[in-house]
Amino acid sequence: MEMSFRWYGSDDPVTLDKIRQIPGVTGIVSAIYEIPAGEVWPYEKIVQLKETIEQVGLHLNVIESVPVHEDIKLGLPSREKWIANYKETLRNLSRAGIHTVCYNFMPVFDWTRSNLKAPLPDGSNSLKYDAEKIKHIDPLSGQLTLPGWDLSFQKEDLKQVIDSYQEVTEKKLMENLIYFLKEIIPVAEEEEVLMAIHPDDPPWPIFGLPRVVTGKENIAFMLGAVDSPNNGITFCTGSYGADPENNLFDIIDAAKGRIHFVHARNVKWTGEGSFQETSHLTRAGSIDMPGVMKKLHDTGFTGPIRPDHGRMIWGEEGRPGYGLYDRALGAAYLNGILDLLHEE
Ligand code: DNO
Repeated sequence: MEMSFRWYGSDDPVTLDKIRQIPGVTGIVSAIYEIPAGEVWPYEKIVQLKETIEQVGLHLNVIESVPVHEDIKLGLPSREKWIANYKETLRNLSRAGIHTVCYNFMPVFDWTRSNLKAPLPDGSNSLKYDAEKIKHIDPLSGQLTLPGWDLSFQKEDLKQVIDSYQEVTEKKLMENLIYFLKEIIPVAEEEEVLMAIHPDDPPWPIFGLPRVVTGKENIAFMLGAVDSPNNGITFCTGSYGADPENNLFDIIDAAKGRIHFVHARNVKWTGEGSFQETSHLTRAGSIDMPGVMKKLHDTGFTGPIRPDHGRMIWGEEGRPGYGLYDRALGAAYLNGILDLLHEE
């Protein structure tokens, strides 16, 4: 597996110079953040990003994410234009030598939490999801805005998009996903790009919006519906693992050979539909981290892996979930597990 690290570009306080000092990290996971969802990523900009990373001796191994335009998720006639753009972006990425693309199919909102700085007993803080609190949040009120969300929507537009989903059942959303995949996977095959869909985080519907990348059955369905090795998943331990009903080992089996990227982090279940992120250490949370890593190893996964969110520790202030210190500790922990696995 290739130990990798997410970098948010030149505005990221966690610089490439710092990242390259984390033992064993060679891959950088990044994106071009200023391009609005749906627009084509110009080849020159991709090359520029790639070269910036290579200048410090690291390499860009995964794009996370190429966002999917809302019209595609809604299945509107205008999706054709956005799908054509998406294909163009995949071609440009491939031409620049990038062959793994992470994306998600979550309506309107990306990852969601109720608290971005929830205290942990050791004095650090982390991201938390409390079902009761989320129930009482109106996403239109502006009370809650999260770093992963597309904030380009004006309030009226946001309301309109949310309203448009009233017609979209889970079944319909899945159909729209399959439609999208049938269009883009042949291009991904031609261009040798591995598509890795990220699970919904958390893996259940929120704010009355449907979600479909939630667990084993749905993944098996979407992988079967477009049965190509290029149609794969991002196996995110923390997203799938937030639901105690999800058996991570079964999911790995169901997606065997089709896991193209791994996000590794731990969560602790704190009550019905609620959880808090912890350090990566297995005993800190509810996920059997070495077990999962062993299972990935045994099923032949050799692709990119990154420590996912970390806590804020040692007084660090930063992008929620994406500080330097705890993610670096996570990488070291995961590398320890991998070293042992490779010795077996
Ligand atoms: C959160 C991330 C997600 C992820 C996207 C992938 O920290 O795991 O925002 O990047 O959902 O498209």
